[in-house]
Amino acid sequence: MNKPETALLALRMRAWVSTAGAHIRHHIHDPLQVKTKSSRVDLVTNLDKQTEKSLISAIRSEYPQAQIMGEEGSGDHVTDLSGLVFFVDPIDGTMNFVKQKSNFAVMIGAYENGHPLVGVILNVMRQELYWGGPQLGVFRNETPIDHVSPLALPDGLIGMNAGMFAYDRYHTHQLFKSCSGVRMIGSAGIEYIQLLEGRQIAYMSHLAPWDVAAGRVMAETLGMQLSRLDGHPLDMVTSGDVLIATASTDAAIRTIALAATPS
Ligand code: 2AM
Ligand code: CA
Ligand code: CA
Ligand code: CA
Repeated sequence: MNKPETALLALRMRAWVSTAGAHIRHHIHDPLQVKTKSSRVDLVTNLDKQTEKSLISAIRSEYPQAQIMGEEGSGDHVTDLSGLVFFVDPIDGTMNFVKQKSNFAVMIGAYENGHPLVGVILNVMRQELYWGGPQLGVFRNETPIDHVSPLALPDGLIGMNAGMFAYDRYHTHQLFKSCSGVRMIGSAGIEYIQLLEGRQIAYMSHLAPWDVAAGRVMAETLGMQLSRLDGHPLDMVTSGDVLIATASTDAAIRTIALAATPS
């Protein structure tokens, strides 16, 4: 896609995500139908499903040839990344949405033949829309973001999945001692925003492609690094343990996270 086409795509994605966010805010105090998926703490609500359906129908009306991977099952079964592929997470941080009515996001990532094109993350309750891509730059609403945190590992905060920290996976307790502190927000999208804003130097979690996609486009555009910690290549089709880190901390974090455990 050339630059004008990509700019138009970004404009459309921003409009779809903004409309979804407005709809969620409008219904924020409505009674919710909450169901569990893989576990007691893996939730889906009627608004997750409804929002995904609306986003996917908006995408299909403008880009009928595209493949769409959505979390809640309304999309396609995507196995290869050829052509235009959209990754849709209608509500990222569903537990926060249910319990806190804040700290959740709507996210869409667009990729072309596996290459990052445009990412959009909306902090729904704060109405802050992060968007951009390699051809466009990265923005908060209309304001460009052009720098990332220059902090070294001892001086920065790391966002983590609570389970990864609780069970000390990837030496997260050692990482905790080596940085300025650990934070757990419960939404991959909101964690990505902390990185884009320079408030955290890294985020590590077990993530699915729709959790990774939108933020990856923007984080990489700003020079941050994404990698899998579980030894698999980053493929945007499977779930896995992912590290997103600033260029100045990626190597130091990986050295600690992947150090052999003495037996
Ligand atoms: P979700 O709310 O869209 O499911 C913290 O739970 C973060 O990890 C959220 O961004 C959440 O996205 C994501 N996540 C990924 N896999 C998950 C799972 N199996 N259960 C709960 N959250 C998951
Ligand atoms: Ca979910
Ligand atoms: Ca998610
Ligand atoms: Ca979700």
